[in-house]
Order: sequence, then C-alpha cells, then structure tokens
Amino acid sequence: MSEPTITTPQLEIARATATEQSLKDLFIDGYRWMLLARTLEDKIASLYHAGKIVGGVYLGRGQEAFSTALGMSLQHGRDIFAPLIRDQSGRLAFGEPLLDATRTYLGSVRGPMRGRDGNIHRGRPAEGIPAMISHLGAMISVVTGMLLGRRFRGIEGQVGAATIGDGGTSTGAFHEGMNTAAIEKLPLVIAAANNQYAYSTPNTSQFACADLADRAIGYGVEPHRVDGVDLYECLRVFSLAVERAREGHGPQLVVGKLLRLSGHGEHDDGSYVSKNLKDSLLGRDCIEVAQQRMINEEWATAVDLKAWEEEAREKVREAVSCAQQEPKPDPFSERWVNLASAWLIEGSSSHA
Ligand SMILES: Cc1ncc(C[n+]2csc(CCOP(=O)(O)OP(=O)(O)O)c2C)c(N)n1
Ligand SMILES: [Mg+2]
Repeated sequence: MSEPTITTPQLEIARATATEQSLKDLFIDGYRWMLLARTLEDKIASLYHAGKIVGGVYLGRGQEAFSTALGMSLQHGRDIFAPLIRDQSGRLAFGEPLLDATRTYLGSVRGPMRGRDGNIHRGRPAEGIPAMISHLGAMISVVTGMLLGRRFRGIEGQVGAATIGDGGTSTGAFHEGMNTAAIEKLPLVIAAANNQYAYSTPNTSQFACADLADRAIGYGVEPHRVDGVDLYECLRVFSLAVERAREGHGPQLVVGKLLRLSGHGEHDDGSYVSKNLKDSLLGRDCIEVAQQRMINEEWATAVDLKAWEEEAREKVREAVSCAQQEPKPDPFSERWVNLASAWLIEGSSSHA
C-alpha cells in the first residue's frame, strides 16, 4: 500500500482541523503547547533531582512537535486520545489541563489520580483520554476496543488515536490491535514515535525491516512517514492521517523519526546514545527548529519568543505552587475501597 500524498499542506491542515485559523496561527499555537510542555517537564525534572518527587519522571523532550501535532489534529470532546509517557505536549494540545500533570507528579489528592499514582497513568476517560495502562502496546488494543464499542452503539465520525514507541511496535498487543482495527476498518490513528531507542536498546537490535512504517503494509493499514522534529511537517501529516481515518479509510500508521533528548527516565543519563546520532539531523531540538521557522517566515520576532517563554514559565510557576499547597493522601485517616469509593471516580467533587 503506498503512502497517501497531498500537495497543498496549508489547505489540508485548515480543512482537516476544521478551523479557520491560518497556518501561521496554527503553527504558533502548536509551538506554545510544545514550549509549555518543555517548561513544565524541565521544572518537574528539577524537582525530581531535588528529591521532591516520589517515583519516576519520564519526559517527552525532543518529541514535542510530533506529540503536539497529533493532539492538535484531534477534536477534544469528540475524539479519543490515548497518550503515553512522552506525550505531555500532546495531552496539553488535546485539552488536558496543565494542573493534571503537575498535581499527579506532586501527589495532590485533587489530581486525576487522587495522589495514588505519581507520574504517567493519569487520564480523563470522560473526555476521551483513557488512563494509560502500559507504554508497551496495551493502548492500541484499548482504543481499538473503544472504537468498536462506539460502532456497536451507532456512533460514527469519531477518531481514536494511540501513541507507541519503536520498541512497543514489537509487542503482541500492538500487532493484535492494529490487525483487528484493520479488519474492522476502524478510524484508528497510531502515532509511532521512533526515537531510536527502547530504553537502551537501539533500533538495530529491535527490528529488521527498513522502516517501521513498513509494518503497516502487511496489515492493510495506510503508512505515513514524517520528520518528527518538524512541527510543520507533523501538522501536515497528522491532519491528513486523522482526516483519512475519519473519512473511512481505516487505520493509519504515522511513523515519526526523531531522537529522545533525555534518558529513558530522569534516573537514566542516556549515556549509551551515540554522539553520531546526537549530531545528526535526528538530534535537532524540535523547539529550536520551530523557532527558526517562525523567524524565517517572519511569523514571530525574538521579542515574541521571549514573551512566550516568560508566559510558559509563569503558568508553570502557578501550577506548581498550587499543587504544592494541596493536601496529599493521608493513609491514616482514609477509608477507601478501590472499586467502591465513588469519590475516587472522575467527576466526583469530594476528596479524601
Ligand atoms: C513488560 C515490560 N517490560 C519492560 C517495561 C519497562 N519499559 C517501559 S517503557 C520501555 C521502553 C519502551 O521503548 P519504546 O517503545 O521505544 O518507547 P520509548 O520509551 O522510547 O518512548 C521499557 C523497557 C515495561 N513497562 N513493561
Ligand atoms: Mg523508543
């Protein structure tokens, strides 16, 4: 199956995202989501290294363009988005409040996990963000099931997206989910971020095909390949993939090539990543690539860039200060039963 192509990206993006925003506005919005995610994650990392975070910290540094473009190409309140550990920017772009991540990492009972999970398993199921089960393929099957469920109920026109890493594309759950979605021609978009490593295992020890997008072909799924560091290209390709899925062309596999610009988690210095890779085109920082495009196109000035950075810092400062002052779960005064405590359920207003 060959890759679908388009020749008028500006029109396609505007059409597929169903807004009247110009490409410039769309791009700037995307950049600001990327920047907000990066600013938050830098702060969370620094709190982790200061011993202020319980549990692990996993960042999406270097993957913000790819993740943001997916989040922006979906419609909050209509579509499904199942993010993974590197999707802070996609979560924000799709509609997750900044406070959700901040409260989760800081263990606030007002967070979506009520202080019971410290980092990555939060979701907003009622708003189309299922809580992440595992980074390793499970969410492909979950979203496939959600889409099938909608079909049984006669609901049409909603797209479901799930992200996956290069390592995750070798798991059974990935292949089983994609196969079922292809047979049923479900509107599933799989966003595979090939960041070259699964923890410390490089691509060369993970798969023998030339390109991960080739994995789509055997299943009858439409493949897309994109420079995952370039926000413009990611917006173009994701808007097309989401549109194809919505229009009934079945599952779409979008593979973005990029590099993880951090360790697997903040406990890992990633020293096994080769210098050659870091110095290659894959190692470009998507934030800097986006800034360069805005300057070249005269969409923004250096003064704008500074103002947006300060705005992101201020939002993060506010969120962290709010979450730090909120109560943590108190094991001595709580009486809760995990499956029968209504106040733990999303939408409940009362807290422990
Ligand atoms: C069964 C199982 N083994 C190992 C892990 C630990 N683990 C979580 S993510 C990950 C690497 C995943 O690599 P990839 O799919 O490329 O995603 P990336 O981390 O690069 O985004 C590993 C080994 C796990 N969660 N579950
Ligand atoms: Mg990987």
